[in-house]
Amino acid sequence: MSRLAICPGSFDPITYGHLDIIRRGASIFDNVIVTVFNNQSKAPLFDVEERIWLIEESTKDMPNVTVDSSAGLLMDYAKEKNAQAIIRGLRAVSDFEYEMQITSMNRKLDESIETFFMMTNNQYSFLSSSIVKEVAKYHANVSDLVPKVVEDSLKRKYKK
Ligand code: COD
Repeated sequence: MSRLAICPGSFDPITYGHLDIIRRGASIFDNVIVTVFNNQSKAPLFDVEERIWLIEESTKDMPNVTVDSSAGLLMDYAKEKNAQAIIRGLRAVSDFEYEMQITSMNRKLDESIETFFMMTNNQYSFLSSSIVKEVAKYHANVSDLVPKVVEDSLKRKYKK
């Protein structure tokens, strides 16, 4: 049986930290769907279509990774896709509390779908989409934090 994992997130925009987790997941599961969810509590810089395109461009070298979006509940989505697992990344202890909360709720919603946590490469443990946007806003160099396609899109968004 082929194993499918969902890698959910806001990806506003995708960073090398996200890509590290997606790549690790894709090496373990047969197929991975990276799914963009609109997090209602965050006002996004990139709309969903832009985020999908940036992820597609950044995962071109991973043949078992596809990209999608959803406006619903993660567990409903995972069930609809017949996924066996959810993949989440952990950067630091500070991520743990939030992840534990949503994983407990998700488990209540569907016990059959397991959540896997993967620790990022040390060099990305400080990295987040928010940090990238903050420095890009002031035209600082983000080339070692995000793929070139994302860097170019950030430059267009924050053009002087
Ligand atoms: N290194 C490793 N992992 C990283 C890094 C990094 N530098 N940066 C981010 N990550 C990981 C995050 O830990 C996360 O696992 C993933 O990458 C995506 O991160 P974000 O920040 O883009 O996404 P989030 O955390 O905002 O995503 C939240 C969801 C969209 C998954 C959540 O809001 C959700 O499930 N929404 C759907 C509605 C729902 O089902 N709600 C009920 C939940 S109880």
